[in-house]
Amino acid sequence: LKLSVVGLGYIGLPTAVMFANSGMNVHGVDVNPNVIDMIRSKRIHLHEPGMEKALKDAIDTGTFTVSMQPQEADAFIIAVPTPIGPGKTADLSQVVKAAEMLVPILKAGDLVVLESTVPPKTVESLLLPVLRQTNLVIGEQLFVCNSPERVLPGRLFHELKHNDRIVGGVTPLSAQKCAELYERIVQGTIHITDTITAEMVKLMENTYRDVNIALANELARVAEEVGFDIWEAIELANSHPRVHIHSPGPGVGGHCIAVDPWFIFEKAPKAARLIELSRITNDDVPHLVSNRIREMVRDIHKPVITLLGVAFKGDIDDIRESPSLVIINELRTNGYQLKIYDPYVKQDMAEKAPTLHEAVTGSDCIVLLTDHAIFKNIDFDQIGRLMRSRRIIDTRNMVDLNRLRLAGFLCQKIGT
Ligand code: SAJ
Repeated sequence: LKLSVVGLGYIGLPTAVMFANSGMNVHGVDVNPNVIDMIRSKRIHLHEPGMEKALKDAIDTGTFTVSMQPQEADAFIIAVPTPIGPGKTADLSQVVKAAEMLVPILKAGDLVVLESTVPPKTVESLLLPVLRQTNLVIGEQLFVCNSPERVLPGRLFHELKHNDRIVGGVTPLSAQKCAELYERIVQGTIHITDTITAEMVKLMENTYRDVNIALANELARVAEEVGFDIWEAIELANSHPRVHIHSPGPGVGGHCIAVDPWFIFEKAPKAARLIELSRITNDDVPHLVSNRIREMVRDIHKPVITLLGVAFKGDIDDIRESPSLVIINELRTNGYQLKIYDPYVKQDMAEKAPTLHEAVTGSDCIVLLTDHAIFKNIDFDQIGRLMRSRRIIDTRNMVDLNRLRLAGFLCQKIGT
């Protein structure tokens, strides 16, 4: 059995490599020549624990090859990006392009699996019309499924293997063939359903999280207005056996949770009121944080602000939809002098400092934005000595404010 994976990004590459390391012959396809060159030279274009070794193993054993053109195979996984376009609707052009690429090489008996996150009915109304150009009978000669990825960046390999997998088929036989494919790498349960349900399940999972984070962020604003500590209150509320309030923060980032709820809203705007409000609530948070930063340094002439963390969450290098970017942009536009430090993020930024030492030297205020583990161990006594004035805003409940106050810091924590 030969597998072809179209799209070698955050999901496609680890998935392809995992199948290859299970002993299957896998061919990976990407339209970006740089990605192909990097993979061929066994370098990776994304940070993920275990990725480098897994890729090296797959290439060295000869089970994994890559190119810009698809090759004949028995099963195809489409794992291309589905960004949000203008008007908050899904841009599915890369899914269409990927499917069109496959049309000339598909043959009777093949399986096509869409792993990209898509609005409900995408398989039915967008993928199938393209695949019908093969003249193969869908569900009988050409098996088609939606099996969304559900893995957490930073724990990708573990979750690919151990999470349950949802497989939605256009026919039961399609779903069965798809389940047989994933059984090679998945140890969790494989649940079989239809394509619309599989598409929706994925969106519902991320929407569940977004709505709950919106609640936490809203309660943080309530705490600021009423006057209590949201972090302590959440901890206490969560001691109830049926309550799990999420964490407030600087906003919701990443390519999934900040995007997927809109894919539901796009299809059912009248019904999805809470979903829309939660998105708006979470998108407001970085603006509120940036106002708070400006307020904190209002009495300082030409203040220098140090922002710690650009990635959208801790211990990863991904900056897509990161609230830090919104905050950076707003402060920049308003003429503030910034110093930015994030050891994970490779992208160039004018204000980026190469070391923490440099980022805090001469600074008036530190803002903790990303919950990278290394930021939890910063020695603030030492750092304070390098600053022009000792002020700090913690958006993630990462530091003990009492200790910082003793070290002479003026401190604020969001949600207090
Ligand atoms: N966040 C909070 N408070 C919280 C939890 C998260 O503010 O209590 C923020 C994070 O800081 C981050 C954002 O939300 O900015 C999203 O982070 P995340 O860790 O919740 O999720 P992602 O985007 O890294 O991955 C999610 C996962 N979905 C679920 O847990 C339901 C993952 O399993 C999915 O595969 C992934 O989306 C995806 O690709 O869809």
